[in-house]
Amino acid sequence: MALRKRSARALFLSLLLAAVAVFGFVAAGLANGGSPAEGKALASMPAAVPADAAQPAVAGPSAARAVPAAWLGYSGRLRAVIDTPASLEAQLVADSIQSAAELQPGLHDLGIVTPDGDPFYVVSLLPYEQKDGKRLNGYYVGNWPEKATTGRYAPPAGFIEVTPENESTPVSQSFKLQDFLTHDQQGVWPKVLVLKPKLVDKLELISAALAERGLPSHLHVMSGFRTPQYNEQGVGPKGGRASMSRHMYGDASDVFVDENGDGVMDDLNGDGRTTVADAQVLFHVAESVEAAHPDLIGGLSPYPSNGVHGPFVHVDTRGFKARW
Ligand SMILES: [Ca+2]
Ligand SMILES: [Ca+2]
Ligand SMILES: [Zn+2]
Repeated sequence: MALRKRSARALFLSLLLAAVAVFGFVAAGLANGGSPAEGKALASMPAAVPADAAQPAVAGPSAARAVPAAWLGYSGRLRAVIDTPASLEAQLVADSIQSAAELQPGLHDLGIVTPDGDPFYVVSLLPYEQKDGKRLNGYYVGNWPEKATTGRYAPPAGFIEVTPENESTPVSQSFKLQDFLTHDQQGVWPKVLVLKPKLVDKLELISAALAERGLPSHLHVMSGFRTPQYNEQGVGPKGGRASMSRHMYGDASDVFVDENGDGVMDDLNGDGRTTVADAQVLFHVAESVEAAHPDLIGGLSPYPSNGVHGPFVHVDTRGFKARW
């Protein structure tokens, strides 16, 4: 039996060699003495390679791997996954798209693309333990409340370090890393960011729901992540910030619709004015998104304008319904 197997393999190998030899002979014949058309066809073959090579350069062992569906979010519009190195490695291996990824903290373009061909980024978090006192690499962060060590009020698992080079990286179709940065320490880099993809997904769904209703749909993030030290400055009757604000946990944002780019809420109810009534329109659209996607449930609240800002809506994904 083994002998027959071996001889069958030998026969197959000789046939293969013969085929290769015949192909080589035919190819050589064409190149040397074939018709001009055939010669041209052969000569044009290598041209296909540079055309492929002109695709955007990507790191990693092979180009154009597909994004696991879950990473695209309910909106299908997410453009980055953000997680700890250990969790990312487990997910990458499970999805068989990267068995030995370099998942050092930072942003990675591993050649993963969306169904539309957009690049998709893997963001590996710098561990929380890297924070030295109230600072992280010179950026003043403060301390998270020590109310809990697990659950939704536990300190974040890690941080994204945002630099002038990576701040414009898209995290979704409509949003970039820089949209969610704390508004302070303008000259200090790298900045520290905590951002949950679920929040970005919810914002994209709200934007899509606005468009479906024929309303302006460009959302402007007035306030995204707030470091604990920055949030603390606004706690109290004047500032109006909560001491346990979700903004410190990367799953909250204060947004308004600003399709016309004038820096304030657009006139969503068509009364010719920008008031809290427009924030209420946005609030109701956001409620419809929560109704359709209970997994993204959280806090929603419309705010009127004051001396500092126009009307806006607070949106978060804390995991249970909150209204105030
Ligand atoms: Ca506007
Ligand atoms: Ca209005
Ligand atoms: Zn808020």
